[in-house]
Amino acid sequence: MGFVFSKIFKKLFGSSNSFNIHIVGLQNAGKTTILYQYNLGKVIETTPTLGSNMEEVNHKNVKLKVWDLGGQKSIREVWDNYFLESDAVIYVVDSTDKSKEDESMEEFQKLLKNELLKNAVFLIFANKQDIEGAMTADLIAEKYKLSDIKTHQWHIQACSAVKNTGLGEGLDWVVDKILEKNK
Ligand code: G3D
Repeated sequence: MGFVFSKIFKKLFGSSNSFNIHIVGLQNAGKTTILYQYNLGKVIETTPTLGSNMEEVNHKNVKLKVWDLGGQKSIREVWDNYFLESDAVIYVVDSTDKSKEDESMEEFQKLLKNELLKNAVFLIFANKQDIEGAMTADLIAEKYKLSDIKTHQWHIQACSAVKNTGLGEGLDWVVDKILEKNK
């Protein structure tokens, strides 16, 4: 994965722009595990006012910001400041957690409607595919009504953060779309 990611960064590094990718989703969806698999687990900057809800990693021209959504509604307004200039949202779904399905779908819809994210492309990771009984990416696409999205480019990718499957493919899609948009 480190190799895949460094190849991707090389692609991005050729550009004079800096890019912001937000990894978001409910707590426990697998965001931190994904970040570690991308070999960027060393969190070099945190935002104390937001506590553990946000981690930021700067790597060459790419800023990766990792967010927990849900359960922290009181500070939600503050988050908007950090969504400024987002190039891509990676939305992580725990494909095994049916109890938080509605909350996750609600948060996803809010992100789609967020003015600050109007130029962002959306990658949805259907994570935890290694667990038996996990919802498939197709089923999640149907539940989240992805085919109704007309405002953003989107893509859903089945993955397992612990087994390290699907993560490279997903990020490849994100990078290609960002580069296309910034040609
Ligand atoms: P978060 O950053 O979105 O809050 P984490 O989520 O990355 O901290 O992951 C939450 C828990 O889910 C962790 O387990 C982690 O190991 C597990 N997890 C993440 N991705 C996967 C996956 O693809 N498959 C499986 N089986 N587990 C996954 P713990 O036990 O440490 O809380």
